[in-house]
Amino acid sequence: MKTAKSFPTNFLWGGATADFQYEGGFNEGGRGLLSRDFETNGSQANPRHHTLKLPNGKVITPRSSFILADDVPADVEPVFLADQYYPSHQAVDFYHHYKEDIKLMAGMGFNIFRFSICWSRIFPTGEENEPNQAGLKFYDDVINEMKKYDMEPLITICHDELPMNLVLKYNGWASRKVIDAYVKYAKTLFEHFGDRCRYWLTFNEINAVRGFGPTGVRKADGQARYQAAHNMFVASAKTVKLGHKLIPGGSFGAMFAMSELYPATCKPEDMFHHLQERRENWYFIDVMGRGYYPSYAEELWQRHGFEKITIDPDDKEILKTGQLDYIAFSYYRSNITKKGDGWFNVGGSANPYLDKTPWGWPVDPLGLRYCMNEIYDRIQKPIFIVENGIGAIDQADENGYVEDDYRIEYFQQHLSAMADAINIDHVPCLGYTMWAPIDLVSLSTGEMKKRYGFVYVDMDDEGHGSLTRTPKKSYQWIKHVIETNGAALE
Ligand code: BGP
Repeated sequence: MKTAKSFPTNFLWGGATADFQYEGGFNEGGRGLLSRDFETNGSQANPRHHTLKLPNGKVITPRSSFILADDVPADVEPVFLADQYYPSHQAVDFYHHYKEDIKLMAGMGFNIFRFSICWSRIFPTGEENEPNQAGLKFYDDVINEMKKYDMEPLITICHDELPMNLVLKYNGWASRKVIDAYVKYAKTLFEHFGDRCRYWLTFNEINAVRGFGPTGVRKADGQARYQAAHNMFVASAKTVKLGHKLIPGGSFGAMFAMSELYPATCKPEDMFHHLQERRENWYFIDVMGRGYYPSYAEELWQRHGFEKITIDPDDKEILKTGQLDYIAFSYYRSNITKKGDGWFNVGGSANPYLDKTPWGWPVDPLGLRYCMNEIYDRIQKPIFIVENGIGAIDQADENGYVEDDYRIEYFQQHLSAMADAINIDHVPCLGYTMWAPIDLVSLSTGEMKKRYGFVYVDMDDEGHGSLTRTPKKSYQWIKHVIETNGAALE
């Protein structure tokens, strides 16, 4: 039965994860070390840190969240400290639970699963000539398991991380050497998995990454961030071109963090500030979705305290010919901004019309519809919502069962808003992969108690627990929504 909330036939329904938050097995199968392996857990009040040693032996712990990233001195050496917990090492152990997890996802009716490949599992240092066969085999096993349930892979080639060797040797994405290492890595993935994988994302939340953990760059200032972004743009464009050649019928996107942003007042100064703040995101989507730098680029750089970045003569042509096929984005919240507020409105005012999650993220379903329209109006390419969900504190009973009515309510509202954007506003949307089908480690805080899943994982903030998976109440609810293709949202 078709209703106002129905979705197109062949709509892609699924879930999304990231290797260093989900996979674990950090020292198995020949995997090399990642920038994220040296990142401790934290909380909202205590940001995550990297643990690094100076040449004189002194240990330093710079903050590593993308908003709170600190500069890191040259010549540091990463260290594991015995009294610290590093969540990426075990994560929630998808490495050993993939069969069970994929079955659980299939049980909800998923026809797609977005996951990221761990770069250092394929090229442990990023510089080998030949890929690590055990790494390729692990993802072969995962993909072949998915195929048993007719589930398509949506592969994120790089999710906010890179091999530690590339960080230490080249200063991460500050160097064009990393472009070559990335393109070689992507080529390997296309040649090996391209017969089974049509949907690809070159980068995750490329508009939000900065600092040592996600980019490997020691400096966290504006110029370093925008130079790293440029190098990533070039890497992405080269990869999209290559993908089109190697995988006929393949579709290549990148993913952007797209919280909605509203002006806090209608005062002209606040409205203009809002326009400029919004361009902090459009900058990335414009370059990658339209294939050229927008006219406001220089003004934006100047606001960040620098005049220009290094762009090689061939880069313009590369960007033009390597445009994305679709625009993927994450949507969790909206923010408000007024003159004087900074990037991501950190410390800015709250929206009095919206409730918040326990982590202070405003809940705004209509903002999702707004966002879908804004992106399509501007870029005119299909969109794909590849992350959306609510981080909440779940109380499991003695059987691990959680009555998560708040999660059901969140998805009811967001999926309804998405249906309206598709059915009323006619925004072409390829699919929806919620974050995250199975509880996993939080990116921003490293906590486990900030849970997103339809499936509960028995593990605490320090990695203790049986790792047993138990479907929550929302599991049956989303299953019903998917099997009725949205009609159950009425
Ligand atoms: C996005 C990231 C994900 C994910 C999600 C939720 O920024 O792409 O990796 O973790 O946000 O954020 P958090 O885990 O911090 O709650």
